[in-house]
Amino acid sequence: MITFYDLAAKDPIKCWSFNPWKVRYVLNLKKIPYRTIYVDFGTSTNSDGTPVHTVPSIIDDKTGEAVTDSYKIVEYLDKRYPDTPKAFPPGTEALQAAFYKYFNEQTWDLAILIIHSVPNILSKESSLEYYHRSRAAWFGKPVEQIRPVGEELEKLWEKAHAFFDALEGWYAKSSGSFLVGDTPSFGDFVVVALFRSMRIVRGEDSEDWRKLSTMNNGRWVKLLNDLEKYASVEN
Ligand SMILES: N[C@@H](CCC(=O)N[C@@H](CS)C(=O)NCC(=O)O)C(=O)O
Repeated sequence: MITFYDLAAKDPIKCWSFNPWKVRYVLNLKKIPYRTIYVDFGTSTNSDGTPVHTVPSIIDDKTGEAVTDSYKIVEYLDKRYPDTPKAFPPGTEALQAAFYKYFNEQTWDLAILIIHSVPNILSKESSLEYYHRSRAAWFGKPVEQIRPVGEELEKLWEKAHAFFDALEGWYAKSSGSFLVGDTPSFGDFVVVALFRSMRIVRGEDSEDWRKLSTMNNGRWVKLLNDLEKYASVEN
């Protein structure tokens, strides 16, 4: 059995953050038995007080191994469970790595859009306090002021549109509806994890979700729906 560490939120919200979503999708794709432990922010720090990135992490009872970082966890699962569907289909490993790096670089600004809304879904006072303190220190301003506004926000969306137009062009070259033909793979889960996180944290009625969900005529919501069978949070 695998123990999967995810971030806690107010009931009934489960799995809201995009890095854990990448791992959950892959665990479900592989049908590997796992159980989730939801942890609060700020529960683990280095001796100098800086945060340790602990989520997502897994502990695998079968091998005794503990792995942290979504990409490394997925590599581990492909290696240790070779008879399950591959998140990195053979021969695509290098391209998946390049895709992942580029996707993260291009969508980092979008990820920033959810930061001011995260306190609304955190359940514990200690988690909230840590979240406000750590994000204010990273960005050099209070959480409420991190979200870009005005021209900066417009530019952010222009950049996002240009990126997703390019992404749509790449997907159009695939022989199927996924990045690797008809086989769902890590790259697809990375894309939908961002959309899922945005929908949960900003809300379906938000302007951000309206913009994202209508991008490329709903191309990415279609991908999200196509991968819904791997989105169970029952474990
Ligand atoms: N590169 C890591 C990033 C992990 C990460 O940033 N995790 C966040 C939550 S999604 C975290 O644990 N933050 C702890 C903190 O802010 O103290 C991955 O892909 O898993």
